[in-house]
Amino acid sequence: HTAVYDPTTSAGSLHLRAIEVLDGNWTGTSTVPSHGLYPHQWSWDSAFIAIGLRHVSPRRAQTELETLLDAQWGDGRIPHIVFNPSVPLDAYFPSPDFWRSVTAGRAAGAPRTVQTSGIVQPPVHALAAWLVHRADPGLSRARGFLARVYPRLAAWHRYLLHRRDLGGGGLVSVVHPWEQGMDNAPSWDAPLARIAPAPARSFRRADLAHGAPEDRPTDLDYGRYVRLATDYRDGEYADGRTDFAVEDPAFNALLIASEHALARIAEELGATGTARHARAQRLTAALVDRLWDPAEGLFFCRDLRGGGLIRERGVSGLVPLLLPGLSREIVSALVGTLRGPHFGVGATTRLAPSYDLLGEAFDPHRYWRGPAWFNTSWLVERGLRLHGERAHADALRAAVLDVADTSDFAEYVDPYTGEACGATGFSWTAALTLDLLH
Ligand code: 9YW
Repeated sequence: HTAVYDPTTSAGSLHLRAIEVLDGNWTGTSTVPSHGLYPHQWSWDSAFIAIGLRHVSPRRAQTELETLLDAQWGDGRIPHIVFNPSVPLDAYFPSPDFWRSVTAGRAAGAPRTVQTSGIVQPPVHALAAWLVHRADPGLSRARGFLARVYPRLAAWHRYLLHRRDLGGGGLVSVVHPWEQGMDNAPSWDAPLARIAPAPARSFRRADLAHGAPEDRPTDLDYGRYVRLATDYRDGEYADGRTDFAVEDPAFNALLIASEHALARIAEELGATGTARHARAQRLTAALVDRLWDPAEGLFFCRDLRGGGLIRERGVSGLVPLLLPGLSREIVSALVGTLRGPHFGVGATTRLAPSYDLLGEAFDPHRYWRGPAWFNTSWLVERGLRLHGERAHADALRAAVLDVADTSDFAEYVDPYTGEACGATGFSWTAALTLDLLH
């Protein structure tokens, strides 16, 4: 994994342009996903950003994660947004005055000196910390990087495993679609339909100033997001009482991958990782037991309030491919589904679409209802490679690099054509491009 920069090749210039995107989005202590649309620090974005940044500045990659962890709550949760106090309140909705972390989050141990949201995002952080360490172990040891982040990451996993096992079967639940990171995925339609939307006049969306309305979630979606977040806040961010509780395959798979990474971090620090590896194996078994559908060859979400699996095919159901402990049978079935008519990778689509090409709700341009995102294709590429599917991994890698290049590091793209949607110069697209180039 040496950095090869050759200015005569297009890979060389792609490499340079990706670095420029990350430099442009760097604030001094962390990286914004994109200046216009998302002007603060986002939790899982920072983890993906650190994974790419480690190749060009391991020091900055460490700082990215440390800044996020500085905003961790006393109960262990890592908030999904850390607000930049110098950005005007109306630049992003919901803003700090909506979440009121310092007051409403007091019982849950929200920090007093920085304002955050009160919900979480997928736990990619331990995985990112481990990869960042490996990029420059000397610097990492000299700065005591892993020794400082390990207890925080352990507390984060403890929060998820102890406070968020709302179904009692070992898996973690999300209590808001924003927590899972795929905001308006069709999997949320059924559990959201039960939620009475907040009146449209009670809030003002800021996203429509930057994105095309037909590419973004609808006003009705937003009314429901606001209702759920308001209720959670008004309950002082206590867990267990929310009207929305869903076990999601990608969220849980990322926790498992991070638990394996935490085991390696423990070993690097001279402790034993055995118990953590064993826990990751138990979680993998629970994931298969509760969310795997052998007839469909896909993992589904489980709705704890409505009961049962939500049979919408989403890219989230392919993400567990990145787990080392899956049976060969499940791996082959997932690869078949990825390449089959519902996702079309290697056949009709360029990158993995966020949602079923044949699904009723499919829309190639509307956010998480069809477009392809780079983080999910990166996760699937990692999974293919881990399981020895080298030719498929190589093809997907080449497609990700090509589409990142031609779309100017778009936030998301039309899965068939690779046409850019949303913002360009998007940080995790640039970061994961760098990772695949190394
Ligand atoms: C929003 C920042 C975030 C991502 C999410 C994505 C979007 C925020 O942007 O959510 O306002 O819609 O869905 O995964 O972390 O990039």
